[in-house]
Amino acid sequence: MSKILFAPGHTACAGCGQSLAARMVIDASGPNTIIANNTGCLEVFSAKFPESAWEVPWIHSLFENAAAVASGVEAALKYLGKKDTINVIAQGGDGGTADIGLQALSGMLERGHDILYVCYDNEAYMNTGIQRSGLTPFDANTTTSPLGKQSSGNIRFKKPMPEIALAHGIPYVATASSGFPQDIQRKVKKAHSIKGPKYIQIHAACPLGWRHATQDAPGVAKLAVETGLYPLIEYENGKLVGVRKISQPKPVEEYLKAQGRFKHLLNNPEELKKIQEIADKNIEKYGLKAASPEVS
Ligand SMILES: Cc1ncc(C[n+]2csc(CCOP(=O)(O)OP(=O)(O)O)c2C)c(N)n1
Ligand SMILES: [Mg+2]
Repeated sequence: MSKILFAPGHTACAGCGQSLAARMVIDASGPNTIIANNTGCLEVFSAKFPESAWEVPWIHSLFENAAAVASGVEAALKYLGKKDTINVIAQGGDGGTADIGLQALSGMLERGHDILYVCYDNEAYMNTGIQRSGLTPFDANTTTSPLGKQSSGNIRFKKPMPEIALAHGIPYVATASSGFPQDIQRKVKKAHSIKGPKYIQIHAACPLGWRHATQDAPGVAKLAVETGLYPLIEYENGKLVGVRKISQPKPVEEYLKAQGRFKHLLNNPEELKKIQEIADKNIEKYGLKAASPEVS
């Protein structure tokens, strides 16, 4: 058996999709990997001083700068002539990526560093108590997008991070999901085989913030994909080269009703319609419907 690179015994919540996804990422990357990690749940639960779950070199600096730290690591490895044998990963949560760390990420992408950036998208600032981020979905109830007379949760739509990454002209951009672990590994391996900046955004179920039972984490993450709300897509050199097809998209209610953060929408046909429209647009835009029914 190959060496475990992300050891058990860390303090993630039961059912945490981010811990599962992180394990998939480092397993697929192998021992010759250096990681820079933004502040956030993953950094906190995996590296409580004096312990660490990481069996590879791993650096935590600030909430916003994993991409900048990784850029320095990559430049040093190039100078030493070692870059070709060592993978560099920068990783962080949705807040650390799409909000506070966007500048550092954009610089990393624009400068052409040979780095894989992984965003673990649990759709809010979970580590500090479920505040809304730029990747929180429309109508989600968070502590800073609460229900009220004027709104039924988050009033904004998810920031189109994959498109923003693509706009930098980088060679590889993909989305993945903690509901499809093998797909995460395939995409990470592919990303490392390509030179230059790569961006993978992984939808990561969060029982605490999404308010569902711990054992439902894989099923809830899968439903996001199967409804069309979180399309799994893959771009190489700016071209869409792969999508996970969904032969019969499930109604968005199936995904929403599984989670406390969307509970308030179930008797609200007007809001449900708006969310169904988001899924329908994705299905259309990425051609998610399989040409023929999938055989199981
Ligand atoms: C400059 C700065 N502002 C705020 C914080 C507090 N802080 C630490 S983690 C965090 C939220 C992280 O959210 P996200 O990046 O989505 O990761 P998650 O915890 O959800 O995995 C915040 C606000 C900080 N550490 N540094
Ligand atoms: Mg988050």
